[in-house]
Amino acid sequence: MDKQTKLAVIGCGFWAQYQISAWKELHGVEIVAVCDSDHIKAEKTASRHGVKNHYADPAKLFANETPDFVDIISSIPSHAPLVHQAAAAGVDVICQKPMAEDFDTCKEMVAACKKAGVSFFIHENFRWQTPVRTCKQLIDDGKIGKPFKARLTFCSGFPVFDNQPALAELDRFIISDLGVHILDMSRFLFGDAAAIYCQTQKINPSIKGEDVANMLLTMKNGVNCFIEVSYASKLEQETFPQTLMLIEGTEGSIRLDFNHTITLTRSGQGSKKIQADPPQYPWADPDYALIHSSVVDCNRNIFGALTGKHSGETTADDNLKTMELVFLAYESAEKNQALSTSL
Ligand code: 89V
Repeated sequence: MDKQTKLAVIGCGFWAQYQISAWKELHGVEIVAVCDSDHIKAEKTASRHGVKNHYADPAKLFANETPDFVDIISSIPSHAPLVHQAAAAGVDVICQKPMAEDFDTCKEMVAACKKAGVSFFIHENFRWQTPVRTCKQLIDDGKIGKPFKARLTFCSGFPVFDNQPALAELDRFIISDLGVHILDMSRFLFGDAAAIYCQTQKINPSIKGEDVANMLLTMKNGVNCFIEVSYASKLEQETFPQTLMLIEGTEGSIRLDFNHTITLTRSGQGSKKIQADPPQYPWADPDYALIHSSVVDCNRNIFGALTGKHSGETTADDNLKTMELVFLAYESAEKNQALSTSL
């Protein structure tokens, strides 16, 4: 048998079940243990996924197991202590987005991993969605000339709190949970941002944080990118969990519509349709299938990087630039002023 790379998963909630299923799609990964402070969740997850060992205490996991890497899929406040623990144990680490609740904590996590000599990746999957990759390829192939303006839209009324009730308790909700994905996607498509202006709203009275955000980014290459995210939208067509886009360039445009249909328009050449459906996996929740398939590709990219096959896209170092945009977005909304990035 080929040598297996040993993975331990920390956090056994709703999202972890799919992330574990996605790991099982990859050859060469063996999940040796799972861990959750709720030991029943850990035990059930181990038995559901055929994992030999389960723990309630990450310290015991690090003492008893010798994983090659850990995947942290737990609550946001637990990310930093767990990443520090993995670094101290000398274990490469992947952490779920958003990295942490404030920028200093993010920077400390990155520094601790560097100091310990361990690799640190963020599980940021939206940029791995099939239609997003297709749009990026069209831009890179020069099909629309030089992009100058874009609109990325994720406006939904999907009852996201039913499966993820903790999201309703976040003081900072939509930018930190969802906006982070779209901000990262904008960086993937157009490169880094120079400045951001943001306004937020709280429409749903039964949650703590904001559920609407409108963000205008000036990218370093001059693209103006408008990002709108909402979980308060009651629209004719529910589009969860899809990001719709319009990207305009000097020679044409790319429009990503509902159900992964891309319209590529080129000056003088008319328009053509491209269907960019994601791969289907039997374990995926149909409501989240687009995201769940991107989890496989995100994991594959990070695993390849961890095993020296190629460089990884979503390094924590790179993700600091996405996180800076998250925190600047909140600050911009509070001050009602555009703010510049430092990274
Ligand atoms: O992928 C996520 O971060 C999820 C969702 C898109 C459902 O908000 O929390």
